Amino acid sequence: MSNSENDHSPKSRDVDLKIEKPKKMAGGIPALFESLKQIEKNVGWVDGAKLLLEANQKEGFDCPGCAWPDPKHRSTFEFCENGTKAIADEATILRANPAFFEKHTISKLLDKSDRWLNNAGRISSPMILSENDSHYRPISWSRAFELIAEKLNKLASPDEAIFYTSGRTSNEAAFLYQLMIRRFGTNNLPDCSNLCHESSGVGLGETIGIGKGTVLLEDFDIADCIFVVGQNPGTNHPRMMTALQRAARNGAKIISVNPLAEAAMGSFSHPQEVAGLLHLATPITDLHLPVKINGDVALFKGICKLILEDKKTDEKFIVENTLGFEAFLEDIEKTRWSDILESSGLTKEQIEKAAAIYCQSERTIICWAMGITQHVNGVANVQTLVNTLLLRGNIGRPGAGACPVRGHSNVQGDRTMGIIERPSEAFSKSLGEHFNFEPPKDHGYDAVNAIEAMYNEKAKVFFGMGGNFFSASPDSNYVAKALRNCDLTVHVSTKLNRSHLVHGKTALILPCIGRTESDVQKSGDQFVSVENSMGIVHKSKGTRKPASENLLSEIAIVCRLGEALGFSDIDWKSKMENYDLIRDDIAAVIPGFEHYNARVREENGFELPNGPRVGVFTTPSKKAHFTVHDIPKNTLKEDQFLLSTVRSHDQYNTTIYSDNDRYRGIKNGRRVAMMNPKDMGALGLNAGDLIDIESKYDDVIRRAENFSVVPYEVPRKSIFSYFPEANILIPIHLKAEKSNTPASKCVRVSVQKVEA
Ligand SMILES: Nc1nc2c(c(=O)[nH]1)N[C@H]1C(S)=C(S)[C@@H](COP(=O)(O)OP(=O)(O)OC[C@H]3O[C@@H](n4cnc5c(=O)[nH]c(N)nc54)[C@H](O)[C@@H]3O)O[C@H]1N2
Ligand SMILES: Nc1nc2c(c(=O)[nH]1)N[C@H]1C(S)=C(S)[C@@H](COP(=O)(O)OP(=O)(O)OC[C@H]3O[C@@H](n4cnc5c(=O)[nH]c(N)nc54)[C@H](O)[C@@H]3O)O[C@H]1N2
Ligand SMILES: [Mo]
Repeated sequence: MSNSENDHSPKSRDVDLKIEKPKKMAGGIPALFESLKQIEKNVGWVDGAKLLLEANQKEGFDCPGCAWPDPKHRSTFEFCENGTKAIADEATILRANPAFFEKHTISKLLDKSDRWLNNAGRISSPMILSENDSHYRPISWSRAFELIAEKLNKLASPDEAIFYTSGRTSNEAAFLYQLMIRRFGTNNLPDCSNLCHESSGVGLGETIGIGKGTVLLEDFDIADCIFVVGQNPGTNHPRMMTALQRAARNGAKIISVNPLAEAAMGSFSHPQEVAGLLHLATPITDLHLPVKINGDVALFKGICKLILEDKKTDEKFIVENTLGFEAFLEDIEKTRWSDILESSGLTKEQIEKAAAIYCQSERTIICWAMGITQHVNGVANVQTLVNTLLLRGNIGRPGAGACPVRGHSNVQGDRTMGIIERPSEAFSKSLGEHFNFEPPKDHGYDAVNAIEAMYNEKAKVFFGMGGNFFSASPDSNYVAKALRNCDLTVHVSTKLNRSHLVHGKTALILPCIGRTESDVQKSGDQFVSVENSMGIVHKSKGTRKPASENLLSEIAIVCRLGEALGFSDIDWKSKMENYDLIRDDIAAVIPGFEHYNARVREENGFELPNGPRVGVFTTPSKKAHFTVHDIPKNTLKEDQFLLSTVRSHDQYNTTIYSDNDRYRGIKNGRRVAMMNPKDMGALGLNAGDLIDIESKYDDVIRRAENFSVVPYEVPRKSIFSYFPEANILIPIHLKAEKSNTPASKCVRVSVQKVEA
C-alpha cells in the first residue's frame, strides 16, 4: 500500500540551495547581526530596541523562545539570537487581516511554504471557514463562541472532543482551560509535551518520583562535569551557552553526545562580551562522542560498566537511597562490549575517556533533549541516564543532577497546572472540591491517541490552544485525514500556520494577544506567570500595544467559552476581569502554590517543591530506582538508513524564519538530507542530487519527495532532515514505549535517486 499522496504541503525541490562548510563556532558578531536583521525586518529599529530591553526582565515579559531559566542578576538584557527572532516574529508589523484571507483561497495557501504562511503576519480578527467555502471570512467573537458551544453540546459524549495545548500558554490560562474542559466532562487533553519531553516525565517519574529535572541554574556554576546529550543548545537554548561557557571557564569538563558535531558545542563566543565581539571564543566541549543514532543506551551502559569495573561507585549513596542495584549490576556485567561498540558506533577508548572524566568528577549534571526522548526506547534512554547519575550519587546534591532541557517556554508550567490526559486522583479530587463538581475519571487521549481517535471518527471536534498540531505531528498524511474527518477544528493562534488549512468541515481561528503584549482587563493591567525548565515560577508582563483591537487574551477566550457552554456555576466573568482571582484558585487547588499572588510578585518569583533536588526521593518506596534496559537493535538492510528529524537554526518548531541553517552551512533550502559522504559514494550520489526518501512499516510506504543530498559529517547509515518537512515519513505507531512520544529521531528509511 502506498501512502504518499500529499495534498497538504509543497513538495518541490529547493532550486537555489547552497551548501557551505559547517561552522566550528557559535555566537559572536554573526549572531548579533542575524538577530538585528530579524528585528529590522519585523518591527524596525526604534521599537525593536525597546522590545529587547524588556525581554526576561523583572518587569518585562518571559521570552517566548525557550524554557531556559533567567539568571538572578540580569544584565541590561539577556541577549540571545534565537530569542530575539521569536520576539521579533510575534512583534511583527505585518498582519494576516480579513483582506489577506479574502485574497487567498485555502487551496492556494496550501501551496505556500511554512515560511510564507508565517510571514503573512499577526492574525487580526476571528475568522471562520464555513462548510465547503473556499475562504476564511470574518466572524464576531460572540458568534464564534456560540458556534463552538453548539457543536460541543451536540456531541454524543464529551469524549468526542479533543483539547490540545502548545507550551506557550501561561499558568493562569492553562489552569482555567483545563477547568473548562473538565467541567465540560473530558480528560482529552493532549499537549506538545506528548511530542516532546514525555519520555523524560515518565522516565524520571518512575525512577526518582518527579517528572522534572533536579538542578537549578546555580548548579552549573559549581558542577565539574556536564554531559550534553542529544541536544543542540547553540540553536535551541542559546542562553544555556552562557551557563556552559561559565562552567567551562570554571574548569568543568563538558562532554557532548551527539551524532552531529553541532557548532556551539565546539566553541562559543558570547555576543554580549567584548571578547565575544572580537571573536575570541571559549572552547566548550572537552570530549565529543559522535554516537550513532539511538546508540545512547549502549554508550551509557558502557560508561556504567567501566565505573563498576573500576569500583568508582558511590556505595553509601546506593545502599541508603536506591533500590534495584543488584539486578542492574547483573545486567551490566553480562552486557557485551561487542554489543556496546556496535550499537554506539564508538571505540572503547572514546567510552573510556568519557568514563574517566565522569569518575574524576565530584559533581556531574546530565542535560538532554529531543535526541534522547524521541525514540521507541525514549524512556529507556532517560532511565539509562538516571542509572549513570545514581551510580555515583549525582542526584540530590549541589552541582549535580538530571537536567531535561525543556522546549516551549511554559510547557512545564502547563503540566503543573493540570494539562495532562491522565490527571492524578489527588489533583482531580482537589479540583472537584474547590469548584464543586465531579471531574471526569476516565483517562483521556494523548497526542498520538487523539490523532487515531479522529482518524477513526471517534472524536469530532479539535480545539487547539496555540501550536500547530498538524505540522508538529508525525505521519502527515494520516493526521491530515484525521483532522479533515472532524466536524469542527478551532485554533487559538497568533500566526497563520498549516493547521488552519488542514481543517475540519467547519474551522475557526481565534486570534489572541501574545507574550510581548499588554493585557488590560476591567480591573486594570494584568500579568501572567510561567514556570521555567528548573521549576521556578515567575511573572511575565507584556507591554506592547496588542497587534489588533480585535484580539482577546487566551484567558478571556477560555472564560467566554466557559460562559457560552452555560457553566454558570463558575464565575468566569470575575476571573477574566482580574487574574489574581485565578491565582487564588490555583493556590487552593495545587500544592506548592500557597500564597501564589504574594510570592509571584517577589523579585525572582519562587521555587516549586522538588524532593529529589534535595535528596528526598518521592517514589512510593521513597528510594531512587535503578532500572534494566536492553540495548536497542536497529538492524538495517543493506539499502536502509536511520533518519533523525532535527531543527535548523532558523526555525521555531513549525515556524520557519528563513530557509538557512547558518551553523550547518545550509542556505536557501529545507528539503535536505544530510548524509555521510561514504554512503553517498556507495549510492553514486553527489552533493545537491535529488532523492526521494521512503519509509516502509507494516507494508505501508510513506514517501517524501525531492530532498537534496548534503554531504555532512554524520555516522554511516544515517540521514538528518528537518522537521516538519520529513514528518510524512514517521508512522503514527512508531512511538516510545510507555510515553507514546513519536520516534521522530529514529525512522528506518531507504532512498531513491530522482533522475534530473
Ligand atoms: N530557536 C529554537 N529554539 C527552540 C526550538 C526551536 O525550534 N527553535 N524548539 C523548542 C522546543 S519545543 C524544544 S523541545 C527544544 C528542542 O531542542 P533540541 O532537542 O536541541 O532540538 P532538535 O533539533 O530536535 O535536536 C536534538 C539534537 O539531537 C541530536 N540527535 C538526533 N538523534 C540523536 C540520537 O539518537 N542520539 C543523540 N545523542 N543525539 C541525537 C541532533 O543531532 C540534535 O543536535 O528547543 C526549544 N527551543
Ligand atoms: N519530526 C519531528 N516532529 C516534531 C519534533 C521533532 O523534533 N521532529 N518536535 C516536537 C516538539 S519537541 C514539539 S514541542 C512540537 C511543537 O508543536 P507545537 O507547539 O504545536 O508547534 P509550534 O510550531 O510551536 O506552534 C506554532 C504556532 O503557535 C501559535 N502561537 C505562538 N505563540 C502563541 C501564543 O502566545 N498563544 C497562542 N494561542 N498561540 C501561539 C502560532 O500561531 C504558531 O503558528 O512539535 C513536535 N514535532
Ligand atoms: Mo518541544
